[in-house]
Amino acid sequence: MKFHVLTLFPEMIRNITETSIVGRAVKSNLIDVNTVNMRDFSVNRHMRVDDYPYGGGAGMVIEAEPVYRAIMSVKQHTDTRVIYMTPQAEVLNQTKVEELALEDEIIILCGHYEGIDERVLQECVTDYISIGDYVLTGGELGAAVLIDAVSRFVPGVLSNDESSQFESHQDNLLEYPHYTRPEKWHGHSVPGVLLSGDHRKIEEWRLEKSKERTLERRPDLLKKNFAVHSLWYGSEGFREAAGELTSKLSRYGELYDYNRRKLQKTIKYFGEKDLILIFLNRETDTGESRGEMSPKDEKARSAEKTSGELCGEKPQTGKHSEEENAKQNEAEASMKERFRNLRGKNTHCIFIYGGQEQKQELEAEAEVFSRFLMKKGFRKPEEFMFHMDMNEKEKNMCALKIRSLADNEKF
Ligand code: 4H6
Repeated sequence: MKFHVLTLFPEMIRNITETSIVGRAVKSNLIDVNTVNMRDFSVNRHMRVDDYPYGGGAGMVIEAEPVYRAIMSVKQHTDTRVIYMTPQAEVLNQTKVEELALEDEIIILCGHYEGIDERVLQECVTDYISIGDYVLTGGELGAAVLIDAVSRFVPGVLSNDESSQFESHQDNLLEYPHYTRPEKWHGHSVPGVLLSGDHRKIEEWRLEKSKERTLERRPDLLKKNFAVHSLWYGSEGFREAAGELTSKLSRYGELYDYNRRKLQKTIKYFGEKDLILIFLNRETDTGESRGEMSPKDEKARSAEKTSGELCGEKPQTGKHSEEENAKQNEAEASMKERFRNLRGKNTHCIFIYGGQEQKQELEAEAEVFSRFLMKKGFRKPEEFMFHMDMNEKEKNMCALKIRSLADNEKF
């Protein structure tokens, strides 16, 4: 990953990016930090890049032209993101950091004095980012913060010991407290549950502590925290996809196998703090579970499931043939039957399709199913695509889009 930093104080950026983990990553060529001194692009014979503000007032403003030339000197692709570090922007968060980590190259623009002439910003800047609600003398510390946070997601930058499988801000919950030896220190013991060896109990305790701590220290984050529930049915391929997407969204997400009649018969209540993912497909439900299916059932099933698999083919039948209509009605009925015991209360839900073709194929059923869910107290479902044939980047992008919906409460 390559960062171009446009600044009037390149030394500030170098000092930070030449040391520590970021420094190590630069040395091993995992990341590249290219600092550009905008003064080199001055259009003035005194090498000045600033001038008095139109309309009067204190301070100086950086001229548009040197900034424009500096950007153009490093910008090789029309779609490279140009980020302006400014206190007048949305505050950086973990979702945004991970989203930026998917880019190959970014340009970071650091302002100084009173800022930069608005016209070059309008023409070139794609993202405005603040690192917090306070004022600094320049954007350089912000750029350094951004480079550090983004670099952590570049493969190889963190060693196994340094990287955590789950990010503490992934769920918009603060991290639970950590303890190491000795067991007793200054008269304080390590919480007993951590010594119990009962992993389920430990996970429960950690989630509880995370929630307690978030409520106490960052109650604003709790609004953005959702308990993720993934409902899947059909073949094992869907379980795999559901498992993978769920773990990208939450450390505490849960999977529900809706092939199971027992689960279908139980009334499930979800609230406003739940997020339900439903992995849609067109496999009709026959046995209690796949393991218990008779060979005859299996045959019938595979005959009718041509369109249901994650990366399946389009159905052979004509679009509005009677056969197709009958199939559609049957599929709608089976979807409703399978999920008839779901209850929501303003609950957010998302339909996940196995691909573009699946999405088109299931369009009509999904529409009916969506109205059915809304009657049961769910909000209108959002739609996303996720399947095992997507590459890691595409999968992460899908998870990040869902996370950013939750972060911005823009469901
Ligand atoms: C752009 C516009 C970022 C950049 C104005 C930058 C805080 C953050 C700056 C300014 C920054 C942040 C110049 C305004 C000095 C105040 C540089 N401050 N300023 N929170 N300062 O990310 O005067």
